[in-house]
Amino acid sequence: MKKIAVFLCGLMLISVVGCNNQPATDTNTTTATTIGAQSTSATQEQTVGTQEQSTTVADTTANGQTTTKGQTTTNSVVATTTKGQVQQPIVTTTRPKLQLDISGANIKTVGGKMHSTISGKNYTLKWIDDFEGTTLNTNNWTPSNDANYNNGELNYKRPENIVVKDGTVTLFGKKENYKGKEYTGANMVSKNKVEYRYGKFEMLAKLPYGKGMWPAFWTMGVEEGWPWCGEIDIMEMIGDSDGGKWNFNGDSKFMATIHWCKPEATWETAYDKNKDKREIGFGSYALPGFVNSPDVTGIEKLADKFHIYGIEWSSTKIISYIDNIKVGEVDITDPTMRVAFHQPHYMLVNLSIGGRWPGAPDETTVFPQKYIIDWIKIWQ
Ligand SMILES: [Ca+2]
Repeated sequence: MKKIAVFLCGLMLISVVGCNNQPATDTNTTTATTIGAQSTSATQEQTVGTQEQSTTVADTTANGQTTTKGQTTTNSVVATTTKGQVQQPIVTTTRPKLQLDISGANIKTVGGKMHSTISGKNYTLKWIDDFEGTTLNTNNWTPSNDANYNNGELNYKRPENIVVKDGTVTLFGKKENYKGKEYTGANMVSKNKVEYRYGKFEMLAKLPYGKGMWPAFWTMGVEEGWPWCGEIDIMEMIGDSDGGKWNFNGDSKFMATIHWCKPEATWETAYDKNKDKREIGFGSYALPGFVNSPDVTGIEKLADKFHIYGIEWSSTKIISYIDNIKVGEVDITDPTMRVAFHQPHYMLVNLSIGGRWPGAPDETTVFPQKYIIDWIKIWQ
């Protein structure tokens, strides 16, 4: 089921791209905040600060304008290369009003309380893995030991690529020949171990970067196979550029998506978007300073800092957020969702390499790559 799910997820996302369903931040000048959470040792509490940026980006546009991080650019402009060829439109994003703290970010005790400024709800911490010690807690997670051939991925998922140390778990992406694959990645799954219906699911993580990287944090329903079970992609990132097609500066943005099918779908109809398959991209976020252009580099990456990636999932909707910024939401009262998003879900955390969506790593990809997770929490 998992392999099928990942496979179809990838296919869906290709189709989304093919439909030019670009992230909202690609097409409009928007506001955003980056919270400067910092990596800490196991014994330290997370420091969640905020930063203003005013770094000038060397981003001279066709009409001679220079955009600066932190400024609002109200219109898209067209970039030219040194050859004078028209390229993709450049859109800059800016930071909104900053908040000085994220409620609950430092709470690591089950029973602790927090108030969400995003939904206005109060939550109690129900579960946490803070990744203490030196081994993965197998009461919470099962590491994968397989290759995802269905998805076209180029990696074998090795348990050895999951390393718990200094209060974090790191999922490594390596270039190494192993069991017929050119790369190795990692995957850990909480199925039959940690499963919740509704709540605030979140992680504090620092993502990998570069062409071919495909880190994700997602959930699937415990009953029935995919897509009947429902899938919530809390965070997926497609690393860097694909060489000039669409995913410029992919290291700076992530997407949130749900997948499901009508409960009465059959094997013949459940995987067909023209029949009973359903999916909604309900969140897409790019860091401030993001530029959708192959000609601009050096933009802040999600790999540069720890960020909180999460959802607030209730009986009526799912909200996507990063840090204290709402990214999007989707209504889940549609009768066709009565199975998929109204049953307990388990979590999956994986670093995949290659595959139909990100494509293969190239000469710019740095190895090894690290997907570092400080904690994962579930609040209700
Ligand atoms: Ca930790």
